[in-house]
Amino acid sequence: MTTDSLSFIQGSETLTTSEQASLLENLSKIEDANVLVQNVSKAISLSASASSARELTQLPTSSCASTLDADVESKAHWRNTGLKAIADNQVAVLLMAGGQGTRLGSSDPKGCYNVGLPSSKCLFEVQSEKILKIQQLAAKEFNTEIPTLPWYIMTSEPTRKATESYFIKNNWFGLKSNQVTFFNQGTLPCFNLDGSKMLLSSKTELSNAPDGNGGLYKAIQANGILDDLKAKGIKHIHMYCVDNALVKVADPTFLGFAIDKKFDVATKVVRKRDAKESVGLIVLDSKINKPCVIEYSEISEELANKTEPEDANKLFLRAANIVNHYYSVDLLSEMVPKWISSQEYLPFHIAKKKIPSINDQGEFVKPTEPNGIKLEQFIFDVFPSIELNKFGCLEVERTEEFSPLKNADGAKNDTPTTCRQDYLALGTKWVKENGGIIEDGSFVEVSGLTSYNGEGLEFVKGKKFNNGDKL
Ligand code: UD2
Repeated sequence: MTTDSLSFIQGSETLTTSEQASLLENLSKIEDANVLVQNVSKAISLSASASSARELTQLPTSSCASTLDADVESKAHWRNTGLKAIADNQVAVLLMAGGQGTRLGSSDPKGCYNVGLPSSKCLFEVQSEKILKIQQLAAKEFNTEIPTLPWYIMTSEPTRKATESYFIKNNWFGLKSNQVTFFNQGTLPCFNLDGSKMLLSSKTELSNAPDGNGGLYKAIQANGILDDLKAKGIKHIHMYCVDNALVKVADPTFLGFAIDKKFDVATKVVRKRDAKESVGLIVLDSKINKPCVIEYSEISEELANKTEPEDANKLFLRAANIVNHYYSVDLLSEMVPKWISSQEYLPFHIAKKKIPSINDQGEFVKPTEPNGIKLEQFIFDVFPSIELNKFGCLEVERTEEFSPLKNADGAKNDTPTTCRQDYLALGTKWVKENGGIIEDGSFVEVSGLTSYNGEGLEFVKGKKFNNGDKL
């Protein structure tokens, strides 16, 4: 950055010479301001035309399957294939945990959030238990040593310290400490509303924000994660987002579905709840005959509300993205360097936000209205670079696999209360299905260490359980 780069910074002309010097010193680590500003104006024009540039329709049935109607043999074969890969130490887990829980109203990382289960376990602990259990199930099924599932956790600068110290304080929730690797995603400067200038958080610091969950690709390259995966002989990746209370971490059925069909990338979907649900949709761009995702923040109202011709109660586009993806390591090795080299694969999406910053007059302001934009890259924007026959979509049952933690209690959906209720309802269903006796309206908590997916609960047969019991 040279002194003429200061022209791309809001309020820079009000800075003293020494403030300008220390600002330039701090800016030296970011790429050419000019390139960044060009990227932003491209992002602004792109976001205006995004959904109209594509011809979106349903993925072909050849790319899709559903656990709701697949035959028992197929599901058993997929589960067996996935468990074998885990037993053979060929699977690793990549967790996206860099988001800040703004809508949740919590300053802690979301994974540390306690949704109020009888055990008071947080999301990180619930997910750690799934990893411990699936390792045990794989070893038992194939009579091997207990495999180690490497767990790579992407944090952002704001979530890193709190996340790492939380794991250490909780003794890694029973996992081996060297099984968990933390790494930071990148940041991007914040801009003013028309994208012409970067904002300052102080007279000598740029205002920055995490670069979106799509920053994961650059982060796994920059932090040597890709090399580590190859050194460990990992072939299959389960990538998911932290804020799902029901996530099946390293789900062998999903892994096996992708491995069996030789997909390079696969994604789990649930039936979209209603036209307004804040989820992306896995669709086909028929213009280029490639899979893609249209995000909830960018879909037109008309397309979101479009229904099936023969059934007005069925949304035409209803394959809801739940940030639950499979990648082959071979694909990541081949494509990550390309994906991170160009906006073509990972365009910047813009979000208008209220950003405390230095205004044109050099005063620090805390706006009550959006005064700037944050840039984000989306993890699924690389899907159109995947050949259609190498991309799979597996529909799963929402009540067993998806309960997002997005909003503070009081909101209608996706709150700590709905997460708690969904988690307890699933465990209670499993206990009742195995002959356990629970009064209607009472709920028990089934730990992932006791059962990964409802298996191994024969011991509850005939036993009476009270509300709030923990198994
Ligand atoms: C995400 C999906 C949306 C839908 C919804 C379901 C994307 C881009 N959108 O929307 O399609 O599936 O979830 O719940 O995936 N994250 C980071 N770094 C960041 C930003 C986010 O790691 O800079 C993580 C975050 O910790 C979380 C996940 O990505 O695990 C999704 O976070 P979000 O709140 O940005 O996504 P949301 O709810 O807008």
